[in-house]
Amino acid sequence: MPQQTDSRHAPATFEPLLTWVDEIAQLAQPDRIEWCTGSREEFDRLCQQLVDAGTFVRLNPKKRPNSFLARSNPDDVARVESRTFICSDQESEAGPTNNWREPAAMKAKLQELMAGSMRGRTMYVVPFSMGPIGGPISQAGVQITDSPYAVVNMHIMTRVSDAVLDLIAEQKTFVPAIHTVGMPLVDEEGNRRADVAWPCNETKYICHFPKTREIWSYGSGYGGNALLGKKCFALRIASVMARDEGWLAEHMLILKLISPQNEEFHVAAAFPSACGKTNLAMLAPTLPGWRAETLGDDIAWMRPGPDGKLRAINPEAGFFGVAPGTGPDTNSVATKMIERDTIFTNVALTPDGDVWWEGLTAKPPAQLIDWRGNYWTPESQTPAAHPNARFTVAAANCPTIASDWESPEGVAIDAILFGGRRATNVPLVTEAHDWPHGVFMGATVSSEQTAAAEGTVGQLRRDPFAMLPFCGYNMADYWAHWLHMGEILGENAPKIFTVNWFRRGADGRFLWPGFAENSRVLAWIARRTRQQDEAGSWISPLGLHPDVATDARNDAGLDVSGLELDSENLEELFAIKPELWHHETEQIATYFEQFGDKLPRALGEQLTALRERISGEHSSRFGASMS
Ligand code: OXD
Ligand code: MN
Repeated sequence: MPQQTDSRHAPATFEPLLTWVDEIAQLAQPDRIEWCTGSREEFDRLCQQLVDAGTFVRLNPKKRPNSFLARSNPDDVARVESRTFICSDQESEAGPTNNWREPAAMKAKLQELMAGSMRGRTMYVVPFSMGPIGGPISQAGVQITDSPYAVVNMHIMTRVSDAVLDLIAEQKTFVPAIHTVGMPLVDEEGNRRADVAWPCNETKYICHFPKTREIWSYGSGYGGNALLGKKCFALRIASVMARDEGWLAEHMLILKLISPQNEEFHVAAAFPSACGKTNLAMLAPTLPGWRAETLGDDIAWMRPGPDGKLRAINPEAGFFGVAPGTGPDTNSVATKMIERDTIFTNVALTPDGDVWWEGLTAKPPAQLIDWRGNYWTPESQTPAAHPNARFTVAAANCPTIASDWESPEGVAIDAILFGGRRATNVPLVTEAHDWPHGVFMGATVSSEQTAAAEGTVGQLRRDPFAMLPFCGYNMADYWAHWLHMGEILGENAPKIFTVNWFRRGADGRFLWPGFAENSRVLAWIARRTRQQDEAGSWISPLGLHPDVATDARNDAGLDVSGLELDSENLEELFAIKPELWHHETEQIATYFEQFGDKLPRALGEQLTALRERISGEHSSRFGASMS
């Protein structure tokens, strides 16, 4: 049974935490308060409670041991960017890429909505650490929530522990995060109504108060709206902390690469959504002798260490991955990882109590219960799993997890990658000349809309540093912070690269096989981080690219042996067309204009220099050692 049911008997000693819990309890009026400890007993008990309430289906233990399926309300299936707000004093502090609300007015609105919002429910107080508890890069938070689904997911995604309460008492600081699904079970007159499997409210607010570092989330039970350690804390609030304290909170995976000579390299990589981040984080290299290990698939917190190098931790403890498209061919590691101990949300249920989603097997099962709970056959016109269906699983379950993934001081980052989904223009890989050039590359990351997405095909969406929905302050100030971090890191700064796995030929075909073959690009990048000269590379107006050898192993350049890519294909992968790049720089200039005076001068200078390099270049170039 719960250890504590009353805030007056709370296990915490830090007065401001107790006062805050009391205040929220008085506002939201829950029936009871439970202080969570993060224990196994607590996890199992809440999972059983969710099964009894009809929120969870326990999967067949012979097929998926200790795993559950949840189906959300069909109107509560993803992060709601349009309902996500940065509540800084001035609108200019949030900048043109964020939704802004005046903090006092927003707080008043939230208080009005939250008044009585937990009536009839239990209010869980969840102390958690982002990063190993007490580590030098880690931070503590406390989430208040009326969603047991959120609690068990937080157990997997963060380090929930009563030890965090002691740490908070010692450090005298924590990030307060309030979450309610916004569906009280008792009305003002005391009338009780029955609960539903997925309570939520059609009104939603996901609010961040950067000055007081508070998070208030109302109305949604799904993903990043409800698991407040993830996007709300580890990116939006942490990006503000990082700016103020001289570190970086980034939307990046962390991967360890090990060469045939057993040298270790660490890469942090930012990609907008739908670019295969989890797949890259769990890469199984095809290059002989190379190995890869996983440290994180979504978020990196990076801080200069005592040795001056940029050290990174994954602040999360689990993966909240997109299920559709995950299968033995695209991500065999993840497929294995979720064989047990996994919470699935919005995937389909098989007749024998297992789960299925598009991409798990080529041939769908003959019959299923789809994510909405309806009978489904391959003839059905709708997908069996929601496209944003998720798995929640502990990072420790990942077969390729690095042995030092929990190292509190983090790993030293050798290279930073930026990638987008670009059918045209952007070469397979480009190395920046220096840090400011790399920041310019990050600031101009973009993805082309595909026919599958909303919007006009070919239209670009800029997603700087893949942080568009996640930066807690003005994006231009964020770029300035990155430039400043380069000055702090000096000689120790990692090298920066742009990659594009998605370039297509004139016939519409992908020019690069992608997935595990991306290890070839990573191997070139890894070698570049230890190389002083430019052997094996060539320079274009965009930066440095690898030489390519099609017929032999090429130690310094990009090894494409065995891929059977003809030289025309390889040339197209790296082609830089001046007229298209002229247009690209025009688009970047227009994009930068919205930041007005806040745009760091160095980025304007980078754009001017790029324009000059482009206009001096009249044809595409290709590597000297191309054979
Ligand atoms: C995620 C996202 O869920 O970036 O990681 O949307
Ligand atoms: Mn993400």
